[in-house]
Amino acid sequence: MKAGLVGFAGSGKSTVFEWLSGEKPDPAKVQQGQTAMIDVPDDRLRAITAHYKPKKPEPVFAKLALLDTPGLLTDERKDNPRRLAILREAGALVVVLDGFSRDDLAEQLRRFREECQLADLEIVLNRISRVETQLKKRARPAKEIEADEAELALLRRLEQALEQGQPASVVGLNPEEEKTIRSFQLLTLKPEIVLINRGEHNLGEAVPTELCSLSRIVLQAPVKLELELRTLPPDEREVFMQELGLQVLQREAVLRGIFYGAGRQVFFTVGEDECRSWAIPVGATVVEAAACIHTDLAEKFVRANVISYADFLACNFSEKEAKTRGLMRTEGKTYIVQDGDIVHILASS
Ligand SMILES: Nc1nc2c(ncn2[C@@H]2O[C@H](COP(=O)(O)OP(=O)(O)O)[C@@H](O)[C@H]2O)c(=O)[nH]1
Ligand SMILES: [Mg+2]
Repeated sequence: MKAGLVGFAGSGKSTVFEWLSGEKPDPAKVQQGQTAMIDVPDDRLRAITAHYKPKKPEPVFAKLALLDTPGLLTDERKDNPRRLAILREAGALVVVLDGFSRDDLAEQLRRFREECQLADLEIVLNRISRVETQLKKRARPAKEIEADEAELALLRRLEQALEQGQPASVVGLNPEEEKTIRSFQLLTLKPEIVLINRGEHNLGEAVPTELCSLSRIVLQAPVKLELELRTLPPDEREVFMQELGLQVLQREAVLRGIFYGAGRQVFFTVGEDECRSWAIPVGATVVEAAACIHTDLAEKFVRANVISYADFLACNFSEKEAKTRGLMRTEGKTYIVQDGDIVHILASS
């Protein structure tokens, strides 16, 4: 799953990309988009690893794929659907708002959404005309006609929502309908995370209430400042941070905000070799979790031993104590993994 950085040109997407990934944006890759794989740090896994002291001393963190994109234009708007097309395969959108040189944050978000709605509408209208042409053809199996008619009705509902300036998500799709339109990869169906790129002069400003009411997840950070702070030696950085009144750096919190905002979560595996976190979608079963370790583990799945992070912590990370206190559960195929579960899969050989 990829999260795509989006917003208007100049809002600081490439600065965010470098800040989060440590990779310099490559100007040659601007138009097709540039991807980086980023560790999603987790203090829980750090604590587990410190206790287990595995052969690999550093925890192995789950990764987030982040995509930098060229960004939208405010004048040449005709090119925006093409620019947005890069994001179709992304599983979530991180809307970067310019909070360092502007104070119209809610307006920036509204304008960005409008561009997404227009791009989605274009796709829906194209599909409508194609299905209509198909329906005019004669001598087709009744089943195909029925399917086309159902799709057309669904497309009309989407058209109506988008025409009214609403995201496709308001239509409320059932699983069958969701499947029908999945390949269109509509932008306004994707989870949205808002990130305010603050300047050094307005670091501590509260998120405007209007923006909070517009979006479910709003993060903010002084992106460029933190990027610059990183280049300083640790002691100088401390002094500088104190002068600025900065308690902590926001990078890790923002990474986690994006990861969880995109509907992801983690489970942990522990052992003598390594301690590791794995990314799975919220709602995944333990067999799906097993599959991300190895397909064999999923195919030959027998059962799993599971303990929640909170219970494990309460047992001082002792598996023995967890067992005697009855906190280590045995779960079958249908178990829905919870964030922070420590999972041990048992498979047949
Ligand atoms: N003063 C200031 N400038 C910033 C900040 N963030 C980004 N910029 C500058 O804004 C310009 C555009 O940033 P960039 O990351 O390339 O934006 P993009 O077009 O969204 O990728 C660059 O010159 C950045 O150095 C910030 O927090 N403060
Ligand atoms: Mg850029």
